[in-house]
Amino acid sequence: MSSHGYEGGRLNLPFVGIATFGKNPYVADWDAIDADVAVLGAPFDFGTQFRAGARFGPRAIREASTLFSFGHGGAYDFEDDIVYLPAGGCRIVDLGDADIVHTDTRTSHANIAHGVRKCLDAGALPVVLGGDHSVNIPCIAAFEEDCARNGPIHVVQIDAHLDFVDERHGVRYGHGNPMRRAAERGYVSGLTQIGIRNVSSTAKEGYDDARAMGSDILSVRQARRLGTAGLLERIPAGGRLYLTIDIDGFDPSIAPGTGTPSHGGFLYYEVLELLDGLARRGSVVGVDLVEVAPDYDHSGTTAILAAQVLMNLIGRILHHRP
Ligand SMILES: [Mn+2]
Repeated sequence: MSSHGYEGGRLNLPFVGIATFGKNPYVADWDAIDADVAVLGAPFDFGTQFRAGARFGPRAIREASTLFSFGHGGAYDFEDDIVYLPAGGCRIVDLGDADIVHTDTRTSHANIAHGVRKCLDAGALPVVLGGDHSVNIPCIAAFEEDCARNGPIHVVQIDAHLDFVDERHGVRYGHGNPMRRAAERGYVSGLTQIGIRNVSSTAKEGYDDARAMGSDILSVRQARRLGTAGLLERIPAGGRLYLTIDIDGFDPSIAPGTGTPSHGGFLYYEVLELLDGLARRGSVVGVDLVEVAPDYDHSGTTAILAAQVLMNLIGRILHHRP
């Protein structure tokens, strides 16, 4: 059942039916992906250092995404005068979730990477629903062959935390490590880390290392002073962009449902305008949205924010694609 329709004479309101992402078709056979966008759940949260629960993020985001599945022929934005996600004009599928093996980070991460590779092999944009931020590690790992063929990627991270810890007590694949692991990849040409604030697991040397390894680090207040246009100018134009969105980059007043909330975060339009600009500035080749933890999301507003951001981002990526 597609998101667009009255097929079969059904009204198919958002609260009716099976909660795939945007009520788009579920594709169980990962060797038969025929789509522009493939959504993959990564319900893994063993990488957390504070409150766990992001393993239920994919389900919460899928459920919330049904709110944006009204079958009115696409998503008309009157300000932009654009119909995003036009009926018949974009193919989005939901692959379900990567298999997670409790206590086994390496196997679980390998299973996530496998799913992302299947998306890339099929020519579909991977959109991964976390899970904690460690799931970005297998997502970036999965781009190795793709980058050998098509060139490097620049990573844009929206997050309260730098996530640039190298190793502590032997831990290298937790949710405080992913941007360090990304920066180590030869095919990651650089990182822009936006929204960074407050204390986190990354100590001062992590910030020094990040800058030495090619990161541009911006706090919420610095990003606001630059404005969207100034921010975009600092990101390479015309290149391949990978976007990793930690929901805690947003302010906890609008995104309380996360493991490590940090006050002083972004509001919706600050991020949407940046994402819209990125979709125009470069070629977005991969997306993950992480750290939605529904147990702390008593009104469901965090999951709705995540779904709304993703729906609007996907619509803009497809619309601005050359
Ligand atoms: Mn993070």
